[in-house]
Amino acid sequence: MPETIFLNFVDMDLGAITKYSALHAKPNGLILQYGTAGFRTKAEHLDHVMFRMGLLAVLRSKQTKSTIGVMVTASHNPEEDNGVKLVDPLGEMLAPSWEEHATCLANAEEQDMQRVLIDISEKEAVNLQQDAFVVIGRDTRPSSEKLSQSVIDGVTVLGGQFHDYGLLTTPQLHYMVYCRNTGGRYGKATIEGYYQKLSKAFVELTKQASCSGDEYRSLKVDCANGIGALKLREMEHYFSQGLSVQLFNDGSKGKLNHLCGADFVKSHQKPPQGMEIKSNERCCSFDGDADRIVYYYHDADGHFHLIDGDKIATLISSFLKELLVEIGESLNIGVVQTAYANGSSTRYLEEVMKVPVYCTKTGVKHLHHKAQEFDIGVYFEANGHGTALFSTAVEMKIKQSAEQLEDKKRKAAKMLENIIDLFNQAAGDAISDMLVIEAILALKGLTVQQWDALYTDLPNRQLKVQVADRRVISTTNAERQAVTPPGLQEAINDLVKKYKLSRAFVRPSGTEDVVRVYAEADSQFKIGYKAAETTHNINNAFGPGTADEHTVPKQCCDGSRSFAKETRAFRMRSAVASHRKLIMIN
Ligand code: NG1
Ligand code: ZN
Repeated sequence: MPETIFLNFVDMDLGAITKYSALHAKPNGLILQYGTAGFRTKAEHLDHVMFRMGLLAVLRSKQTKSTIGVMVTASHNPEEDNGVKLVDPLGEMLAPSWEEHATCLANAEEQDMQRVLIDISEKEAVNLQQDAFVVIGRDTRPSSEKLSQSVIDGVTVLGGQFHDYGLLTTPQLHYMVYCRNTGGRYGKATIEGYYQKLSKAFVELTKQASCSGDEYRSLKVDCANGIGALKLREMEHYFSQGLSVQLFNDGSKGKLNHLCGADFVKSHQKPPQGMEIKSNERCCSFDGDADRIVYYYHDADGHFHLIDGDKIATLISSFLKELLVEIGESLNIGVVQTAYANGSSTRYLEEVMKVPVYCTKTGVKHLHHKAQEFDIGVYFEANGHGTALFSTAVEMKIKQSAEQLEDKKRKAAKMLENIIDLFNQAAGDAISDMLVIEAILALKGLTVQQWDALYTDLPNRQLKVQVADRRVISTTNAERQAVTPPGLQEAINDLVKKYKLSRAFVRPSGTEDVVRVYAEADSQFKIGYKAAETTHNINNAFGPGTADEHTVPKQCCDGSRSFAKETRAFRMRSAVASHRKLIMIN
């Protein structure tokens, strides 16, 4: 052990840690993993995890000599659940090696806590004499307040200082961390600072919109009965001259994420409960912690149309590209998607918009990382989580152009400058994305139907399958191909060959104990057939078994033959049989 570090342990009050840890005792036998979105499980199992994440945030803060964030939320998951994730210095997700430390620390038995803390400090060469500062935010779940208090206990017992922001959306907490670690250059690290920065940019932009008819200026927002409602209500008067929002599922009566919110709307392809929609009215839904957004409308025939993250990315990247052409700048712009992006969106971006598209593994940290490689990187998951990133050089160049160029070019540069300010570059943000989208639609004079008509989504289906051990499936090529179990990918290949424009893949979820199956093709009938057959292949790959229990959707969104009928055509075989389920989620 290096001497400096050894001496440092004097600065860690191991006795106090043991004493306080016992007050946040770990339930026996509970093993949790720091997944794509941190720890998530039933709230009653999380007290010790919160305390320990407080400890870990202090170590990470000392190591990076920066402010670290801790967010208490379980996003789109049920109200009874909760979760926690750490936010790194530039507002990004926690570094992978620290995810492992988080898992180790959360699962340590009481008597091993000191050793694990010392191990982490040693491995990461943490100077324990360094000051630490942690900022904390939480969503509106009934369990969140007490759990965030446990985080604070962990921070204080290790001698860290903290600021508790109380109720915040997840992206607002990311924003605060980013502001604090960039000396205020990105913005003021207060809720007021966030509202002012975004609203100023939005109002500037919409002032320039020529179409100012009411239809462009009002929007129905389903807030998933979550934190988004509180924050949007606080914020709306800042931007009311540019947009009027009508809030639904604002938490005054319904349950968080229950029959509403972005995840519900995307998964069920139908509007949330509690929202009256007239034809062609523009509507959107946030998820429970307001880091995802999807749009939708009913057409004149009453058909529901979903506008997901892929179409949001298309609108945004097309607009940014047009502005660059207008300004006369040839900056490199790229769009980052995951395997879940609809094939039509990828084709449209590449072939019509001539924008390069890249695919990464699921999970925003992968998309965010890839997007940082471009002058302008736009990333979105199909489920509506995403943002745009601008390199520092681009930001400076655009600022200069906005001052120096003449007339039309200057106007375009000014617009881009405001759009840059309107994005939350720390994380995907439903409020910020909503304002970006509303500004673009107003500036381009586009209706929601015209936006939707940019391209037509290929019919697609997403299923979840419960298996005994989802780690049996491993993947490569940004999760688009299965490496194990043997034979699975070959079976999928044979299947996909049979249908036009078709694609299918399976991957283990990073947030739930399930395997996800995705399939798309040029017609709804084939899709149902193919998704079910892909699932059938999983079953075969796991070995021979008995017919399986499964649930299927009650309706098929385009009115074609029901998926249920197609699915019933298959007798599910399984080796891990008794508790495996196929659940239709799309
Ligand atoms: P998993 O469970 O790994 O599929 C899900 C979402 C991700 C991301 C994370 C974090 C899908 C198919 N997957 O990941 O996009 O949002 O949760 O919340 O939507
Ligand atoms: Zn979320």
